Amino acid sequence: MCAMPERKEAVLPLTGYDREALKFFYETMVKIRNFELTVEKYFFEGEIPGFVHLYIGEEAIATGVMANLRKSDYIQSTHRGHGHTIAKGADLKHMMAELFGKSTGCCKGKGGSMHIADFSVGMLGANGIVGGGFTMATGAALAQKMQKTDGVSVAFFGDGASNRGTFHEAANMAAVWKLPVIFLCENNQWASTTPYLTTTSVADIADRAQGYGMPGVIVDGNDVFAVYEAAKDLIDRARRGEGPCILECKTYRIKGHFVGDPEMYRTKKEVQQVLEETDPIPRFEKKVLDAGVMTREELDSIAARVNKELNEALEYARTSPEPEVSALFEGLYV
Ligand SMILES: Cc1ncc(C[n+]2csc(CCOP(=O)(O)OP(=O)(O)O)c2C)c(N)n1
Repeated sequence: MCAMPERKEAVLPLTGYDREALKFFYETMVKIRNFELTVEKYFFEGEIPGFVHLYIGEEAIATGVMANLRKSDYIQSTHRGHGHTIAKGADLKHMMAELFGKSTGCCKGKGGSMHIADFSVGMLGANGIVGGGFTMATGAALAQKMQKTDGVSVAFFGDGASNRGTFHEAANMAAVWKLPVIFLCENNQWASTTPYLTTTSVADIADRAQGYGMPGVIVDGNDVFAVYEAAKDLIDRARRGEGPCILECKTYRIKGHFVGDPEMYRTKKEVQQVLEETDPIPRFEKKVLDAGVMTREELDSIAARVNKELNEALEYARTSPEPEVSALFEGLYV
């Protein structure tokens, strides 16, 4: 059995980070946050069809993990997948067009929010089936092992999804075959309307790693530095052929389960308190400003650049054509 490592905090001094990494952290988190706020607005205005789940409050996780991945590595996402897709490097224009259901979207407007994918950056897909990604990521990791690359696959999942049978099947197979898969739990405390401790047998999802003889690490998912460092150790380990692991990132879902959720199951005060105390973006700003490794002007200019890119993506999506009816059956089979 694998010993449980200590809980991980960020240990590297901020001066140990190179500037490109710091810029990537801030730019990616702000890009995800503002993308999501834009999507929320246009969903309420009726321009985005379907069903949308926002990643607001969880930006540090996708960002800290993806900073360790190569374009050729794979990720498998969830129903809450915009942040993962952005951080993996997908083009914002094609993403936004996809959410608007336009023919210029990365899945030609046929996937939408919950089935967005971009194979060109190794993003194998969001998934409307909770727990649907575990086995796919494990299969991708098997391919990486058979092809003798040192690539890795990351399976993002929520605390609720860890109760699905697919999690246990995939974890066992990945451990037995020492596959390079990272089971990346985003424990945002809720599964729809259900607080996670009422449906989960362990206090920490990472505890479940012991049942499969793999390391299970817990990290503060709202601290991008802590996520980056914990993910780095585990991803490097998987690349060396030492097998799978669970990384559990503790976070909190700031918005409703879906856009339009009346949120009858929690108080506004609870959400406000979490936002004030742990929002990953102001936390990052405070840390880098206090440490003197970035200036307010640098942060503002990154945010301005992101907003320009987002406005262009929005314009592109809104002015792109709808898919033709004749394209309905295209791309269904490979
Ligand atoms: C197999 C399956 N069961 C139930 C649902 C309905 N459903 C959609 S999201 C969700 C909650 C998922 O919670 P969690 O895995 O913790 O992810 P989070 O929404 O918190 O990010 C449920 C029950 C579904 N889509 N698929």
